[in-house]
Amino acid sequence: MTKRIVVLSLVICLAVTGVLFAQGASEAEEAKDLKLVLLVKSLGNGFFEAVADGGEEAAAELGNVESIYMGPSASTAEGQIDIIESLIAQRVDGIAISANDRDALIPVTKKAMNAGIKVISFDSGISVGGRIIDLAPSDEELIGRQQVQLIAELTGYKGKVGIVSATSQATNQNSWIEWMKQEIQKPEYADMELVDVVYGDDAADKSYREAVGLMQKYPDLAGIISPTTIGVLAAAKAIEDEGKKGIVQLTGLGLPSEMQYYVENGTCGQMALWNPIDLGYTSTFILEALVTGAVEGKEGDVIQVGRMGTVTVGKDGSSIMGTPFVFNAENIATYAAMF
Ligand code: RAM
Repeated sequence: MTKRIVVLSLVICLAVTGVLFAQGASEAEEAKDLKLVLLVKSLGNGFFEAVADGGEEAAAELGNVESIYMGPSASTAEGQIDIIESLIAQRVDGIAISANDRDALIPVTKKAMNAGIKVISFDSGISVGGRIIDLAPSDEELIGRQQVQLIAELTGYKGKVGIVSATSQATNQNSWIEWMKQEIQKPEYADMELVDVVYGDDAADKSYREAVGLMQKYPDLAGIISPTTIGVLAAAKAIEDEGKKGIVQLTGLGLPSEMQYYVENGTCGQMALWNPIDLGYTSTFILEALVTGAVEGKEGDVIQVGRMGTVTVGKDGSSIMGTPFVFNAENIATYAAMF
């Protein structure tokens, strides 16, 4: 009897050990997946949710990657710094960051890189020294100049224009706005004036209030440029609520799925954007190539980025994905179905 119990216990023990071994093996296999994080400006933004979809798509294609989507609740550098600190402790393999501040993140991203984590920025860049590669969705000059061209076509090259931006520290918006200021100095815009830049912080309620404030401050305002997906949607609502549809023209960088109604009804006559899914997809491929050592990220390196073809690393790690699309009432439905 006692012997049987001993034997039985031994069998159970072996069985349990077997299970544990089996679990250990599968954990080890899972652990082989590279943990690549997409760290965005803030959560609750449809643009970044589409970026996350692109990361998932790349992970499924690459097979060796777990794509992890993270962001602070508000678009602040502090929120991103806290998350990066925790990612260093967790020893993830790579982080792609859309930065809320080009310089404030540098100490913590340097710490991450010293710990062996590959860091790139995408969408909204980190300054040289704080990342290996910066992937811009498109040429910054082209994006900025195009915004002025789009609003000029809507206002008939006349009148006062205000900008409803994201945060005052956002790398991407600030750079585009600098190019807008350059563009508007051209002779064809002699009858136009850029009167103000206000910041909605990529929060829907603040962007709405800032857009209303702009229209109240400049009763003869002819147009608003909002180069942020959150801002342009809020500005469209504000224009309609203020009874300014057809009086204040609107353009910006908008997500077709969010803006279809306002583009089709003419509140926003035309606007631009690139595909955020492609941006998350491309960023994840770039991180994987850096983590596996396929590339170092030096100037001239050509990185294979799946269905997007290749990305060539430029000076100081800058790379560019493509050219923006322009959406209007005729084509927006097609794009709205995608992103
Ligand atoms: C918002 C964010 C993002 C920007 C887009 C156009 O979603 O500010 O960084 O690229 O707008």
